Amino acid sequence: MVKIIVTNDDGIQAPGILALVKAMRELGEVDVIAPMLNQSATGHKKSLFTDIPVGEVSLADGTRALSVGGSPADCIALAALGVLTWPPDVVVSGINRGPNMGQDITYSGTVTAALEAAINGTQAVAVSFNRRDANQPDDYAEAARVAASVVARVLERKLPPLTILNLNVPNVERVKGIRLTRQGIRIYQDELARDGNLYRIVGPEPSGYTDEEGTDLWAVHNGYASLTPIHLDLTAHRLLADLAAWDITV
Ligand SMILES: [Mn+2]
Repeated sequence: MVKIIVTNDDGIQAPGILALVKAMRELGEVDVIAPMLNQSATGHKKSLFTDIPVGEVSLADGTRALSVGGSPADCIALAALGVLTWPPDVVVSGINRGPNMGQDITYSGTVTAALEAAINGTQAVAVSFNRRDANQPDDYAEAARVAASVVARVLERKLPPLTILNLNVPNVERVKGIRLTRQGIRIYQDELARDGNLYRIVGPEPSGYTDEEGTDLWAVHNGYASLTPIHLDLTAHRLLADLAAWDITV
């Protein structure tokens, strides 16, 4: 029996994780472990030197799940250390309410939960959904359908070590198809709001981006699901060669 662990960063009661659990159950046996609270944009946070509460809860459809008073990466670290049966065949994180493309992946708890799975030797897929309009009701059906197709293929073909897939699905009734993409470039337009000594970072949604064909941002903005392979080797390999010419001596 295929074993799948589902997590997210929007919190265990978010509608996206429920849609993902239902889709993954078509592929295998599903364990759910996710943050108690919304942990969006917490990055690859690992809670060391502190107690992490874990409790059992029910999702809206009655599914039993583990609720963790920590980050998305904590959920997967705990699972890998014995809180759940490890390793599963795949870890799937999402469906995030909002896209995770370009440099977003460094902020994203959805993506870093998947990276934590890769660090712990298991293949993983991060799934995010591009809400274009905050006033529109969220419908995760299409993102869940696309995620199921991608994860089914991952189970067949297997990802190499320390590598995950980052899937982003546009907010459309039916995607035009799927594009294999590279990470694009976002242009954040954050501004500073201030009230006395209280500061707040506020940015428009959606932010800008460099419109380059073949990138995640390009694909999603053109109605395609975007699938980007992400590697934990963050070395700037092209610079490594140039760096030799700098003649750094110590
Ligand atoms: Mn989120």
